[in-house]
Amino acid sequence: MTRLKTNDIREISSSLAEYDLQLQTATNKTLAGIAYHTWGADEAEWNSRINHFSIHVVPVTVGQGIITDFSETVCAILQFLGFDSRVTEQTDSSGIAEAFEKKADAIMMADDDRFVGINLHTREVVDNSAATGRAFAAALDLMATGIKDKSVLVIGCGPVGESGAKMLLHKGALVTLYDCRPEIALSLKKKFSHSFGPTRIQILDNLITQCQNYHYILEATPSKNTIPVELISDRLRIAAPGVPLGISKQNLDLLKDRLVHDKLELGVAAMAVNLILKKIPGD
Ligand code: PYL
Repeated sequence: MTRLKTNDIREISSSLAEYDLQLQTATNKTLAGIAYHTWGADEAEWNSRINHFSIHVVPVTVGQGIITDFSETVCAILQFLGFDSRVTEQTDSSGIAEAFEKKADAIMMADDDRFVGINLHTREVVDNSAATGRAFAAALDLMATGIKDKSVLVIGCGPVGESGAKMLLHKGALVTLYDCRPEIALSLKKKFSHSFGPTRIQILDNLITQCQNYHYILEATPSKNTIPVELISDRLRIAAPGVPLGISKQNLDLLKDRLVHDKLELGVAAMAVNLILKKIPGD
């Protein structure tokens, strides 16, 4: 997993309204709408509850330590969605205790290995990598006005790509897997074949020579420039949770609103919606 830098996230808080409009142009849904679509939930049913659901973000100093603005940016995304969110005054264990003492409904926190949300009523855990892959697959489904029976190329078969590919298969897409480590792609195909059958999952051997046939791509790699210019066409739609973005500046200009990419927003929104969907005992 690529560790974010403050420079990656510095502009997020002040650009949320603008990004929301960009998402509406690309997918016909808002950041919240895509997050609900991620879990197949009815936005109208749940949105009224968001204001009364508190999520406390706990800074974590372990390992490589605090990323300046990380907790504040997560909190800003949650507040933009309407959640009652704050960053705890304390860090680490003290921050967790503070969240419980202040009766938070959920917490979010990240060390160097995992960024998680935890519902403090149900004990349910939602993982950022899994939620992010699913959310970007949901965005691609919306960009395609239904991905069912369409061919999708998933570039990158790590935790985010795996989660996205699984969501796409659930949505009825024909999924082709590519990873620079062929054994990883093959292992994922075998894993998925048990649940989805072997016919809807293919392996791409060569990204440059074989990628022209795809009009829908989920780019989930930590590499730059994974999308060759030959691939760019008027029909191409890309959802790119990969950090850093695998698309050159030149290609970005060509793609315009046929690309959905961010470094935190969609993943955090999907995590938060997942947390509120987990029933509160007696709910
Ligand atoms: C959650 C992001 C998405 C991509 N990479 C992940 C990352 O950078 N993880 C490390 C997060 C560390 C946060 C630090 C803090 O400020 O609390 N422990």
